[in-house]
Amino acid sequence: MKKEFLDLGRQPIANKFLKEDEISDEFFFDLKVVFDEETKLVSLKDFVKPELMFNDEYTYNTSLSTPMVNHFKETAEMLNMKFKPKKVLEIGSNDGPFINNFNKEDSVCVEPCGNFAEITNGMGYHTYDEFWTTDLVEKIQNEKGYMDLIYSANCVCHIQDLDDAFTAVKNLLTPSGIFVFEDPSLLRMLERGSYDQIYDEHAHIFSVTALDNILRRNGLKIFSVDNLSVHGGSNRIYANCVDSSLVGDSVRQSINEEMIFGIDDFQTYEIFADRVKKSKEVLNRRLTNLTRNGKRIVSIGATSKSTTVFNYCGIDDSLIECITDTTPDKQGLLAPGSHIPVVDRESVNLNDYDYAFLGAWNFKSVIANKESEFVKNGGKFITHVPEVMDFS
Ligand code: JHZ
Repeated sequence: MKKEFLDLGRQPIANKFLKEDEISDEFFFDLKVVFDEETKLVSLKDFVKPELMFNDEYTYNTSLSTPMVNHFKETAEMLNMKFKPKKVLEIGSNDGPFINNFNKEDSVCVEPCGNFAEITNGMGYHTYDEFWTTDLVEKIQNEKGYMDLIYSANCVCHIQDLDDAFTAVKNLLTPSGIFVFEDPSLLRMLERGSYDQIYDEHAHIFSVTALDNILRRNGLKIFSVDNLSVHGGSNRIYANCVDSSLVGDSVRQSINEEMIFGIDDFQTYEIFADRVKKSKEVLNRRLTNLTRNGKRIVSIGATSKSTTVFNYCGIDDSLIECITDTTPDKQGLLAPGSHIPVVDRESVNLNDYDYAFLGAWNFKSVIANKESEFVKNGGKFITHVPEVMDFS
């Protein structure tokens, strides 16, 4: 049975930045979150139609983020060294920072956002501009054969029908092939109060516990887990066909840690929901008081996460004047729902502001280093993770 524990209100498409004349047609949905007593999976109560989120106008370019490019290069090197895969497929290849570490002849991409599929096709990697399904896999298997490594980062949690997605993986792997995927960790979200990991794209927030249950019923088994710091705390899952290898200590340790925290207990989610409500009140009060006292506030990073925060907390351009973002495709547009203008960092003198809210709190140290001048001039950062606070 699925039990609802959190209501984050009316929310727009988190990565759909708007022109002024698109405001009147903006799509909104109810962002509610449920816990499945049987599998322990945390998911959105109502999914948004995938085509509304993942289309030719998708604005999240992984390659514009140097820390993530380095992360994918290191991941590819590690996987090459450990498993020496010959044929590699990536689900949700974005603009190619992972796959470009593998040779073009033996690698395949799957990417439903046409703008990014065009990029990796242009780089010489055969890219299927489609959603990951068992039907697509039948076609890939006929055209390309079986794969030694299927990799995916920040994409499996976007897939609504996990049984179909995992069956598709199983159908395309060689008998000794492995499936490696990484997504934000439910445990870290619960610990850090980072409710902004929840938005339309994140159909599920994964625990190792829930994945273990769902992978097993689809003929796959987790044999190793890496706890990663990226994206505010993620898990990298290594799975293969059931009974083909031993389960490593890392799997038991991760599941144990989750059990100790109470990831299988509905009460844990009720406590989290209370914390989220308090965070909303405190953040709203803090920003309102600051602006009433004449302070000017900017936000750094027009993230999907900040879409959730701003819409849930009722924050608009009367509290935060603008959002700086390094992604050209977001600049000059309005943030989803809140309609706060998104601007190029270079066009803003941060010293004109008293406070900078961290929309990209997961890059806190990178941003604090880059913006040391702002702090030297008396500027302060505000974050809501793990709780609402200022720092400099
Ligand atoms: P970032 C994305 O979420 C979307 P978002 C996606 N759905 C997903 O699953 C997660 O990633 C994992 C900018 N920036 O990575 C660049 C600056 O402006 O936290 C990006 O627009 N200045 C695929 O959107 C944004 O912030 C900077 O100094 O929540 C970061 O987005 C830095 C470092 C970043 O993901």
